[in-house]
Amino acid sequence: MSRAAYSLRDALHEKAAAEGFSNLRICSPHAIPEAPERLKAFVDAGRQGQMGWMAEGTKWRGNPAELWPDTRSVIMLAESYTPDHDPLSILQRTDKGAISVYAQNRDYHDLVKKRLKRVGRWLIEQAPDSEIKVFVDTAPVMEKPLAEAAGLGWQGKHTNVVSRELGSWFFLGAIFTTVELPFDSAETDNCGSCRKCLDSCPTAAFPAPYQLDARRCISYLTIEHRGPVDVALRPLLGNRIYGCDDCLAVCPWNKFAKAAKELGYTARQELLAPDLARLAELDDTGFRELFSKSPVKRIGRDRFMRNVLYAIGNSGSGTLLMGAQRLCSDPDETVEDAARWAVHRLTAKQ
Ligand code: B12
Ligand code: SF4
Ligand code: SF4
Repeated sequence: MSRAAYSLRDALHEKAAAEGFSNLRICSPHAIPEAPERLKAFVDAGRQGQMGWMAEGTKWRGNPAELWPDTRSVIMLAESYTPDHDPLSILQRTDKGAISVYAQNRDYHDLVKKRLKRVGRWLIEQAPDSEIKVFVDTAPVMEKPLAEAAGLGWQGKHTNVVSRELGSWFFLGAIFTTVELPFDSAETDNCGSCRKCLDSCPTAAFPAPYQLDARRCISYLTIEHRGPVDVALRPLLGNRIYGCDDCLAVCPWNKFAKAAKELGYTARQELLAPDLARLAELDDTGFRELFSKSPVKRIGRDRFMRNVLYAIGNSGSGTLLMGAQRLCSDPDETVEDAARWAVHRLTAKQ
């Protein structure tokens, strides 16, 4: 590798830090040979649930070299979104809705992508005939194994990437480039005998350490799953109405977490502990206004209302009964079903 490549790598680190990224590491596009097989095992077991796209093109999805054969280096970036509050304390306040930390303000997809593009454009300026592709949470790229191979962190037993410098609270972004850059070494597993994340999961979504069955994960159930949620799982959702942070929040490595630099991740006051009663009154326009620029908007009013009604059913609070009764005649079948379930649970408890 030439001296110029090392200088470019160092300048790239400076540029990424100046843009607000918390860390950057580089790996080869051939660095994750075991990923396609593991992805196939996940899909063969049906663990993707309704995320049908995960079962498509598993060969090239697990292999950056197949996805874009011109890739010479994969640049993996981390962006911290560490909360400045305890994200688990809301779970005791059953008349409030718990929205996952990452969704309490701006959508990270927009913010990370903008930054990735700026770093990518800068790289092209330094290496004029080069090309780049940027990815954040993009279907065909397995960002976690790539981040581990590049040395950003390791895939913890909860399957997310944990870092000795950043804990569990960071997003991943990737820049594939035709520029040859020096590669970093993969990070090793530092979970040891810890199993806090596995034991904290409310729905027992980990069939084994390092493996997740998305069909049981509250993040999947509240965000990705369409239609009614399995009746046996509804009580386990508690008051979580969008995503779940439990396995991330208990990780001991969070003591090294860095404060989020992006102000867009600081929780909006009205999304920290919203009243379930008020949320149950939202119509489509009200929903869109409240969640403008937030990732929550993506699931639409009906799926969100379904989640709110499960939380109402789990609240044990008779004062929320009227809101649920009103939604028993909602035009959306899933909302109607969730409302009837909530009414049944609240009245059966009284
Ligand atoms: C689909 C998806 C989901 C699904 C499925 C999650 C999953 N674990 O697969 C659902 C909706 C449940 C989900 C939830 C969340 N997600 Co998500 N999700 C994704 C997405 C789009 C693809 C992940 C994927 O490919 N899964 C397929 C499985 C097969 O891959 P895998 O999880 O890497 O599985 C590996 C292990 O099982 C391992 N393995 C198997 N056996 C063994 C054995 C041993 C010994 C070892 C070491 C490893 C091992 O091999 C597999 C392949 O590497 C990525 C973005 C992306 N494009 O990568 C974001 C992403 C993973 N999600 C992210 C986040 C933040 C979340 C949530 C925290 C959001 C929330 N608060 O609600 C939760 C966390 C839940 C959890 N514990 O995983 C971040 C994670 C950032 C990080 N630091 O790791 C990502 C990277 C998005 C981003 N760009 O920042 N997510
Ligand atoms: S996000 Fe919640 S439900 Fe999903 S695996 Fe983690 S603790 Fe379990
Ligand atoms: S909680 Fe423990 S087992 Fe889970 S990822 Fe963190 S260190 Fe690993």
